[in-house]
Amino acid sequence: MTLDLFASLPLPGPQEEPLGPGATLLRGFALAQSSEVLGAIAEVTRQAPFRHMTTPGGFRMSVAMTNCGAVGWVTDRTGYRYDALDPQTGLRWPAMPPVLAALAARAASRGGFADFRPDACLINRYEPGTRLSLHQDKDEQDHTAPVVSVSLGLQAVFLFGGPRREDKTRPIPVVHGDVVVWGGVSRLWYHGVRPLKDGDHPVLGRQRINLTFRQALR
Ligand code: MD3
Ligand code: FE
Repeated sequence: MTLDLFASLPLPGPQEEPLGPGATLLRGFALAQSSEVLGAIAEVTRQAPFRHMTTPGGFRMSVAMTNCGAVGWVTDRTGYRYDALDPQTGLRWPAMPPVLAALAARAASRGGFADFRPDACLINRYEPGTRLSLHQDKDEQDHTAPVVSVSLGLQAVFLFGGPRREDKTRPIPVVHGDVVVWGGVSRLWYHGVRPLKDGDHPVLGRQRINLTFRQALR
């Protein structure tokens, strides 16, 4: 019998990098299931295609978005909100594919958040040049649940700031299959994505897809 001296130590493995209070980068965590994940995204986007939403200020977002789950995040001239209906089709958002919900729950658990049951998954598509400006995710009712993000396709650089917009940001490069759990204090910190650098990903070509799982409703 071999004694496992590390069995009871919740230390991060070599692929696990603490980013801040409650935030953990899980390198390659989604890789083993990437084809099932991509299949699930294809099924969702067949029913709820990617679209460029409009901000309350009247700007077209450069990120194309869609959702799956009980509710989806939407923005239009009237504001930001979670809505059970896709405004483009008038139908409910596609249900969250079980493979996606399970991946998010496993990642959250690795990041220290047991029993994560996301009810919303925002799917963002970036093309070369697309960026996401610094913002907080605060449209959810339950801020005690983490946000779990899954990166697919072209590499990107997250900007991870602090509790105030003026706080210095740290660049965090993420590649295909990386997963980040953003919980605890970090849950409400400012973050964004640098303009996507052009490239040709072997699986996804000239794009990046990011999934963010949230518990939006109490
Ligand atoms: C840090 N998406 O959809 S995920 C978003 O890559 C969003 O598409 C980006 O920000 C993307 O709202 C970044 C990384 C992320 C998500 C949530 C966070 C970072 C976070 C919440 C708190 C702190
Ligand atoms: Fe965000």
